[in-house]
Amino acid sequence: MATSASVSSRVLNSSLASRIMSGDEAAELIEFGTRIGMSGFTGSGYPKAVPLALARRIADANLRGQKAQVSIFTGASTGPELDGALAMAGGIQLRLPYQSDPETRKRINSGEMEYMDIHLGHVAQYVEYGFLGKMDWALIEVTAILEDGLLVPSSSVGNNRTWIEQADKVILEVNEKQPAELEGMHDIYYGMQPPPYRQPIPLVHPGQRIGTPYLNVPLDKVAAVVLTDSPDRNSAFKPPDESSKRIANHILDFLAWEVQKGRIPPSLLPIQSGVGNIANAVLLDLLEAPFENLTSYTEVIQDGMIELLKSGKLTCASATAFSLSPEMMTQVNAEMGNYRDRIVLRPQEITNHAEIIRRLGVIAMNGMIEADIYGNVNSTHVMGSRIQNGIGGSGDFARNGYLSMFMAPSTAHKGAVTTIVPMVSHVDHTEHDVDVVVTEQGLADLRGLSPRQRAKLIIERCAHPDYRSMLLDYQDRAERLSFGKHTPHLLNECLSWHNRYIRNGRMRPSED
Ligand code: 0RQ
Repeated sequence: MATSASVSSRVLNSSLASRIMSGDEAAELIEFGTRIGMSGFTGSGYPKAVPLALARRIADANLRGQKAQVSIFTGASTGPELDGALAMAGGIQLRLPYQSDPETRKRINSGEMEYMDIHLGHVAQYVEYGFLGKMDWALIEVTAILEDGLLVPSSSVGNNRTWIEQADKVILEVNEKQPAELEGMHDIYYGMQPPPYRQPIPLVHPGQRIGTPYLNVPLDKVAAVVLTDSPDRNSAFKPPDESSKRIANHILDFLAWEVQKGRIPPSLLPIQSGVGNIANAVLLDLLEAPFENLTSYTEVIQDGMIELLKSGKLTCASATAFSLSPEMMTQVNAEMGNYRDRIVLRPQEITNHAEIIRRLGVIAMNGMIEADIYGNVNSTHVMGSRIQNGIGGSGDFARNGYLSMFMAPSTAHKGAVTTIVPMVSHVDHTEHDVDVVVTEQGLADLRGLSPRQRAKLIIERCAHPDYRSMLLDYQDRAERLSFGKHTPHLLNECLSWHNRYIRNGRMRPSED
């Protein structure tokens, strides 16, 4: 909730303190039709008062017959006060780069809202190069403003450095709910020059700090400071189900095998773990695994990551945001100071940077919607056309990691859908970027295999038994009848399973 208090122990710069106003007053400053770069990453550190006030203004204007909209760029997904409220008001013209809000998803899929799905590691430079147009506003949640005007970032960093630098004007929300002990946890790198002047990023260990703990803002850009006192709103993780536990076990057995082969050290390589319940289950399973002194170079710190830090198994975690269940957030917020030397929060252009991911040899583990028998992966679209969330950072890590694993239960919608299909209905990660596919049925290590060998292994190891014979039959006929025999396909049939689901609600033919 916005307050109009004129003093705050969190706003120590007197010039900026004189610009404190309510969320409604600040929202009045924003013109319709503008592009706004907002803070926020997986439900953390997003502005909470001004987006709500802006949504109310937009809803009023639309009732009066005006077409009031703005374009919203963020770090990644946010919370109901931002995406939810603005989508509900019909207020978003263009949204990027990653979202997971049900109302936003509905509007994108009904064609009412434009959505651009960009690799999270590319957003900053796309904006800096001007590909996405001029940024009008930056609306950034911070923990505090220091006497000299430096900003203590909040529970996420995302693209905040870029938004502040690129926008004409800045609105700061100072959220007193964010623990003051966040100060010192961030590492904001200001050394990135555009090509041809770009130098190597001097980061060689996940826990290393290469920048400063503060965000800089030119004081004359700041049009308003709004005080808030609201928690981040993240959803709880489901307790790991049987399928997630089996997926986690397959992954841990595989990593143990990699260690035994001497390809990775017993402390593994830095771990990246994607969003969702399965990813969290893998992290929780690592608690019982025989690996010590783990490190993590990832985007989000989930509950499982905190458990690993608490146990001492994980020595440090680098990310751009927290993504904690409400219970875990309460616990972590109460003892934030204890994590400051083991957690580093960085801009997403650094957490997701190809150079660093490749240098560190990250082990990438991400969820998928479906994989095909050749190892192409769809992370984003249900039945080829309906966006679920977005590619997020999965592409940054899959393309550049040491190992790229994709995981999902072998069926969805109570068995009506197989997640191992002849051809994916949308491609996010090509067969060239996917090393390992895992379902609760098993794990397929695709490295060093030709397409036909991959197909055999994926069907045998990962497909659900209810679909295995259908897939084998498809592969067998494709091998005999395909135009080419390198990546055999029957073009009139390879997407018919999806089509059947859209028509009949199941991928199996109705005579089965
Ligand atoms: O639908 O919500 O209506 O029940 O898709 O699926 O099984 O809950 O899986 O939460 O692990 O998400 C790929 C979406 C998986 C996620 C994805 C339906 C299913 C359900 C969600 P309901 P689950 P998860 C770094 C990494 C891309 C971004 C990424 C994701 C809903 O992992 O967004 O990796 N990844 N970022 O029923 C039809 C199928 C289906 C299907 C699932 N084959 N056909 N429906 N569903 N598979 C972090 C960031 O980048 C921020």
